Amino acid sequence: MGGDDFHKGVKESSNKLDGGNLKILIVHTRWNSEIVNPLVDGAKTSLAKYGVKSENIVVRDVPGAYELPGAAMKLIRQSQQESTNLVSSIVDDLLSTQTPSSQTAAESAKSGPFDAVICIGVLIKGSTMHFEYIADAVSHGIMRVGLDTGVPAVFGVLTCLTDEQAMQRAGTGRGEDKGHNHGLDWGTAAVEMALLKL
Ligand code: DLZ
Repeated sequence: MGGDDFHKGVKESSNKLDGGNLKILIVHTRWNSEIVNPLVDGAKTSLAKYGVKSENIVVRDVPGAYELPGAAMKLIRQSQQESTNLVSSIVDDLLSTQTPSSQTAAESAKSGPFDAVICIGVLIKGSTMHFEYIADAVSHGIMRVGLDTGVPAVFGVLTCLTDEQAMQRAGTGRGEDKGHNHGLDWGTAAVEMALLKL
C-alpha cells in the first residue's frame, strides 16, 4: 500500500445508484454545530446528487452525540408504525363501501418508513474520559440501530483529537487546504445501503 495508485477513501460503487424513491432520515447534534452543519449540508448535497427528493429527506436534531442512537431508533420505529397504520387504512378503505381516496393514499405514501438513517455528530477529545465513553456508546448504539431495525444506519460521527482535525473532515479547514467534507461520503453510503439487494 502507499504506491502512486493508492486510493485513500471509498471508491465509487459499480452499481447505478438511483435514490428517486428513497426516504432518508438525518439525525444530527447541536454540539459542535459549526462543524456539524457543513457535514449535514454535505450529506444533503450527496443525497440530491443521487436523486433523493428534498421532501423525502427528514432532518431532526438532538443535543449531543450520545442522543443520536436513541433518537434514530425512535424516529425509525415511528416511521415503521405509521406505514403499518397506512396499510391498515388502505385495506379498510378497500373493504368498505366508500370509494378509496387515492389522494389520501398518495399523500400518506410519503410518510412510509425510512430507507436509511445518517447519524451526524462531532466528538472532540477533551482532558477527561468523557470522549472515550461517548464515542464507544455512540458507535455501538448506531450499529444497533441498523441491526435491530433493519434500516441501514450510517456512522456519521467524527471522533477527533483537535478542532482542526474535525474542520478538515468537514471541508472547513483553516488552512489553504480545506480538507474533505465527509458528509458527502455519508450521503452516498446511505443511498448505496438503502438500495442494497441480491
Ligand atoms: C458532554 C459532551 C462532551 C464533553 N463532548 C461532546 C462532544 O464533543 N460532542 C457531542 O456531540 N456531545 C458532547 N457531549 C454531550 C453528550 O453527547 C450528551 O449530549 C450529554 O452527555 C447529555 O446526554
